Amino acid sequence: MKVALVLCVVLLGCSAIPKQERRFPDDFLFGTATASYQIEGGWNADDKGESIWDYMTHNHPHVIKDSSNGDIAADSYNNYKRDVEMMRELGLDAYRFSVAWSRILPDGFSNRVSEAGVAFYNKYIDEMLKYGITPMVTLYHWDLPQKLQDLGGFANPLFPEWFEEYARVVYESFGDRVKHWITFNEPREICYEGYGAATKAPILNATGIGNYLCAKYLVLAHARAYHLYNNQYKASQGGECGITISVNWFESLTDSEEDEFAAEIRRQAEWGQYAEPIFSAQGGFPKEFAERVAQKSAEQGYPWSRMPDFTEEEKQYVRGASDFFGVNHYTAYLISATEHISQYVVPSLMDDAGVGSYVPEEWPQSASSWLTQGPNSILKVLTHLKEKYNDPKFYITENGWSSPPSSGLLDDDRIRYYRAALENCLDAIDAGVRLQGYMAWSLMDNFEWMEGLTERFGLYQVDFEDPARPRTPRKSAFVYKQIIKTRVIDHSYEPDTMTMTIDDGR
Ligand code: GBH
Repeated sequence: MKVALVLCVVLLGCSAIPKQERRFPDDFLFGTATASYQIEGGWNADDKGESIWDYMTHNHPHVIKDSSNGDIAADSYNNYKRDVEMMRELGLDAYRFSVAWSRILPDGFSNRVSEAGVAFYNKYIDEMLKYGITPMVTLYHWDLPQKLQDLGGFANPLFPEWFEEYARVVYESFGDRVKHWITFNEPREICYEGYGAATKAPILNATGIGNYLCAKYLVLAHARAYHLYNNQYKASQGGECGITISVNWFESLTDSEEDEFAAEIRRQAEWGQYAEPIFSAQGGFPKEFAERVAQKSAEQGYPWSRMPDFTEEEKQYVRGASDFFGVNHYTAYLISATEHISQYVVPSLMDDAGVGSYVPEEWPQSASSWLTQGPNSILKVLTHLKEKYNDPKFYITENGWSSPPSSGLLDDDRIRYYRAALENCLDAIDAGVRLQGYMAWSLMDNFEWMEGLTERFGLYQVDFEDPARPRTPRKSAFVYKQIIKTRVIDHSYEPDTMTMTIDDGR
């Protein structure tokens, strides 16, 4: 029997082993994720200040695909009880959401703390806790107070101090009940898309310069918020503090040395910039990519590298400053040193990297141009990061699939994506990865940034035409619920009804 099993593993690559039997650990946190600007609405409720997304969508509505905005979004500001009801329907262990800086500090600074803002998150958190749902809170998911942007935002060397000031107010206000903190959501999207490529607020075209300044001050800001928590709150509040980085998978197109190196350069350019200073043993920006930027900068006549350095003291301060590695993972690319290279803007991060990327046609395509389902990409990401950064503790803090608004409730493509991703999570756990939880993006349809309402990521559909913003579960919600309840991925499970209930006894 044993021999037969080993043989079948060798010959069939495990496919004959009933994967159904594999279980997620009981303490594994299953959740969903959202972000303030994408769901809350209430953009000027009470004394909330203006954020860079309020400012941009109101002054330049045409930059959003359908000229929509997050003024009302899914109106979670008023629908928060329904949100928690959905969490209960799904049987979630945890819920990841973000706090809007300008709702707490209308001027950006702590001169004025909004009582109404604090009260809103208190209600949201208390409602979750009432039903045993663990809150996981992101301090910053892209909605900077516009007043801080006017001062240069993330490119201002004082930014780390401003962020620490804000973090202190949030820890003080909610830390008695919130035990999982994430400082930033997706530094790459903040810095590269916001300050380099001009594809996210504040749409600053400071390509090849602003994105690197942002990277340095963001990393320092993260470290300040981490040390603040560690030194002043951890002992009494007993929680943990980390960062979430978007880690898509970049694999070499061939096994040639050139392509392998090209893929490594692209990984450094995409997320290594943020992961390396915090999680690597030596600290600082990733070496090979930093060398490329320095060399290109010199060739281009700059007397300094466009990628600023960390001092030794800063490196030391940042290194190891995270209790866990939050991974947002969506998609994958094949990378080549010589093929598929586009004409990139000079200077820019993409020109600095100088490699080509390619997506095979056979990989399933979502409603988002950038999102395809590459084979085993979560597993590759997690095992790669485990190796590279000495076995940190991980959460998948986002993972999900988009469909067009017309696609309705029967979302078999989303189900296929989630099942494959969760199989990969089990594979990763089997391979010794310290993966502690998985947050599906997203609990419900929401404002998808530059794509407005044209791409939907929700387990629940939201009707944005209806002022009440009613939420209806998609088929994927029932499948996810079943996985959470049984801790097993049953590929043949089909819900026998599309009516949700709240199950007792969780
Ligand atoms: C996450 O970003 C965000 O955290 C979340 O707020 C968002 O809603 C979710 O994913 C779904 O998008 O069209 O070529 O300009 C994911 C990372 C990176 C997604 C870049 C969209 C635009 C690429 N993203 N991107 S492009």
